[in-house]
Amino acid sequence: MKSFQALLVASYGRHYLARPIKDGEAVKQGELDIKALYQVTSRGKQHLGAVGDVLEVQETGPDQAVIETIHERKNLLYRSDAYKSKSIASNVDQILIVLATEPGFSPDLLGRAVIAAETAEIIPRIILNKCDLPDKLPAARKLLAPYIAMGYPVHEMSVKHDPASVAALLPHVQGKVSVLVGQSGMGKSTLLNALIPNAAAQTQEHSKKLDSGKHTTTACRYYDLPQPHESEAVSDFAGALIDSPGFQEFGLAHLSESQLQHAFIEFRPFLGQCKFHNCSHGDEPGCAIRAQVEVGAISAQRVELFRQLRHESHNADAIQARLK
Ligand SMILES: Nc1nc2c(ncn2[C@@H]2O[C@H](COP(=O)(O)OP(=O)(O)OP(=O)(O)O)[C@@H](O)[C@H]2O)c(=O)[nH]1
Ligand SMILES: [Mg+2]
Ligand SMILES: [Zn+2]
Repeated sequence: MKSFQALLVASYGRHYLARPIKDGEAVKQGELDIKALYQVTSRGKQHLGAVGDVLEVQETGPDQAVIETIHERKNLLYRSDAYKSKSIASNVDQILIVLATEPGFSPDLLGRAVIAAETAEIIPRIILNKCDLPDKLPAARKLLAPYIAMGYPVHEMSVKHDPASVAALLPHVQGKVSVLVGQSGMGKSTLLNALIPNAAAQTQEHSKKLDSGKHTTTACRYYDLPQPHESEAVSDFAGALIDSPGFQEFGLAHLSESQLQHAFIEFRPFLGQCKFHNCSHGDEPGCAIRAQVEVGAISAQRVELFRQLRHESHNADAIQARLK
């Protein structure tokens, strides 16, 4: 049976699609006598894949293969609660957090996505979509102000009505693997279609390989960006976007207290300066972080988010200990 390297391009729960690659490069259809897309399964829990994984697979039938190994990941973006975790994507260069003026976005989810990016060492880039709807624009900008102050890039955009605002994002996605995350209805898929004109065709290729679209709601999918005109090409690799389903919750129960402390980048200069080393930045005396909140240098909302995530992480630890 043939073994070869493949890139995991779609994940539907535990069902995967992967396409053969050679030393990280796409293999043209027909080359190596292997088909363009394979249905890939995992032998067990130790081989749960994520979109973006580089795999060694073994062919088990026409269009079918099984994962033998998953190459070491540069990073892995995932969500979790006390009981289970869900991977979103791996080996990505940046996270595009897609928000909208309407329906209003959740600042809690935005905060969590940024923390997930920081702990996975992936650059977050914030997109505020639907800026053509002016009524809720000031409120949205107000929620983003702390993030702008911290130096996170924010792109105001109207994917539907302002092509120039989409074009301005192009140089930031070319040559990179970016994952789109956000709540339902923010415009992730609309943005994907604006940046990748044949995205619908790529989706169709995926669906053809699966028995119907029955897993589509949980799908994360990898799409190739079009190769730019030669004069504009920044590298041989055009880049890719990974679309993820909208979510309402972004659990980060797997993060340790120390990981959390460091993921809040505005806390970093003050770490170790609280009176208590395990300070929760609540009502302990001598808290260096709360002192920064008092002078308006750190946002109170971010400290609340820290406390909430710390609480969830401790809870998950307690539940795990009880299950053992
Ligand atoms: N007014 C306005 N509407 C937009 C814009 N971009 C997208 N929309 C609309 O917002 C709705 C949701 O867009 P989608 O791209 O499906 O949102 P999504 O984030 O992919 O949602 P899920 O797939 O459910 O996670 C659609 O009706 C779009 O037409 C925009 O720039 N302005
Ligand atoms: Mg979508
Ligand atoms: Zn403190």
